Amino acid sequence: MKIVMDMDPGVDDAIALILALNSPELEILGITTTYGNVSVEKSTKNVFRILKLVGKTDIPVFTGARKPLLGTPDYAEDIHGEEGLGDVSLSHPKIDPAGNAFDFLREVVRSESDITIVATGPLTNLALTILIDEQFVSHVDKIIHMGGAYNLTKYGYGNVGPLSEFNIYSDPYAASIVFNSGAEIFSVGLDVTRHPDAVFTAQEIREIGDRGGRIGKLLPRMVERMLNSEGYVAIHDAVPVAYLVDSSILKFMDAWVSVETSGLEAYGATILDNREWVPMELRQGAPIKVAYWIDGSKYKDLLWDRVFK
Ligand SMILES: [Ca+2]
Repeated sequence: MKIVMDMDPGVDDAIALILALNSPELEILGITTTYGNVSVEKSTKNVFRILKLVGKTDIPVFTGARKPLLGTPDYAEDIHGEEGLGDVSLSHPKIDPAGNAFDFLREVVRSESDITIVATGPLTNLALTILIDEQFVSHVDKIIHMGGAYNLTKYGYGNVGPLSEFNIYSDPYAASIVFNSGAEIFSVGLDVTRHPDAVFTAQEIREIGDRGGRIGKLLPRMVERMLNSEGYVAIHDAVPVAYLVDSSILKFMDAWVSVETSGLEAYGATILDNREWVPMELRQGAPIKVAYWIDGSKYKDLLWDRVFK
């Protein structure tokens, strides 16, 4: 499967990228970066650091958005560390982007067919590309992204506000544009990425640090802030990548979703219209697919085999 990754590394983006790099089922045509967990300068630098760590420096990297469509970025350096990869120090490779994200996205979907876009940060790059290129979506096979909190499981509540997940909250206007673009959208929200079956306990993180390989040994320091703040470690962004490797890891349902772009407590909320008495064609929001179930142990086994071991 040919993929383009759009990301803001970010500890869990880093794990997602390493999983994709180590998965022969996936061919990464390019990586586009965005502001999000950290500034776009830092997230771009982190992509180069990870590519160097894994020894795959031939994949082109393209710099994307610095800011959301409206407002200013609200970084998550308290969770991801000042540099974005927790508190590990990786070497500083040459930062040499091959161009900008928007030109690359427009060109790559025309030069290759059946491209899946995997987005694990705010959706600003995709929204801007959709706004400037009417044909873009018709050239894309599907977009799978990590984001949203859909109240489909008891874990589907927000992580920024009571209803708002970080990637959507960062740019709800962009999310709304992408969801309503007509592309086939697979949304992987906190309902599944935070499910207890799919997260790592403090003891499991220690074991990975003790028994793991080169990257497994880095993990405890990468995730220390997450563990201290939440008491467990959810590697949210690797879940959509794992699904592309093994489609039995997630189950999706057809859903109608709107993104709240006003209000205070609900700003950035993903609202799923699940009213069964309302006919499908009259439900509110964009028709997308939303993940409601995860095989957590299969997911964690995949991470162990391909990233931590
Ligand atoms: Ca991310």
